[in-house]
Amino acid sequence: VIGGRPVSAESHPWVAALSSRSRFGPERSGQFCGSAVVGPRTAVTAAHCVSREVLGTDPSQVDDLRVITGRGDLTQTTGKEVAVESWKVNPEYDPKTNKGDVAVLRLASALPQDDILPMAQKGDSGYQAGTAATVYGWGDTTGRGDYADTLHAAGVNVLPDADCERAYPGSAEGTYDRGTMLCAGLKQGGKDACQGDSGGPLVAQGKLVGLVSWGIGCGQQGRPGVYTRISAVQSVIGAQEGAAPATGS
Ligand code: 4AZ
Repeated sequence: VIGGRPVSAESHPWVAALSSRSRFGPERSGQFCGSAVVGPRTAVTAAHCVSREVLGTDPSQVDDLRVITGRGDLTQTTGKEVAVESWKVNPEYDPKTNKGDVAVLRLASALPQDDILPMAQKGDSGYQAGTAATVYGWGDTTGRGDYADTLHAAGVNVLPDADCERAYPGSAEGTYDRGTMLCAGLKQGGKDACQGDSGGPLVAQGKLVGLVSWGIGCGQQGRPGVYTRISAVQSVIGAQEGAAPATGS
């Protein structure tokens, strides 16, 4: 997270680090992406986090995928570590355009209700341009590969879709699609998600509205962050057994 501040992981228990020590080493608890807990045995992350490109030639052979919650400092062993029993990549995910960038993680044991973040529904006011939102993660804090040991958060705004359509009309990184993606950042830049934050939560009005997905660079003016629009992939998430129904505010 660029332009953010350290926050307590204990008080944001639904923010999870996605970890595989076998693929990423023991440092920083093996964290390589973010995740959000949306049901007692369900977490979500970005599809591109669990792809072949990230996890290696046979992702199904990764047997130590875990979500870690409540661990403010990844060099410590505080908080909870829960094994990922299985995961399902959105069958509609298109790596060429980045559309539908979500995967559902089935946890081996249940987390308590307090650790669950409700998902925003289609039509929720949290999606309106100008709404204040917060992005969380243990990713790059400078754009130069300085990964955080401690959880960071940055306040951004949901931006008009037109801002991202203008920024990303079609590039090697992806094409902005207002139906399935959410545009967020600051007009002047400076606060944004970055490498290592992918799959982590964007929260508005106490609900999950987006997952860190892509963008060009981090925090640059005119290059907002692009998020997976949760309301557009809810059926994929809800189809997973054990997912909590989204609750009212
Ligand atoms: C990444 O590569 C990435 N500034 C994540 C988020 C953003 C850019 C890149 C948004 O994981």
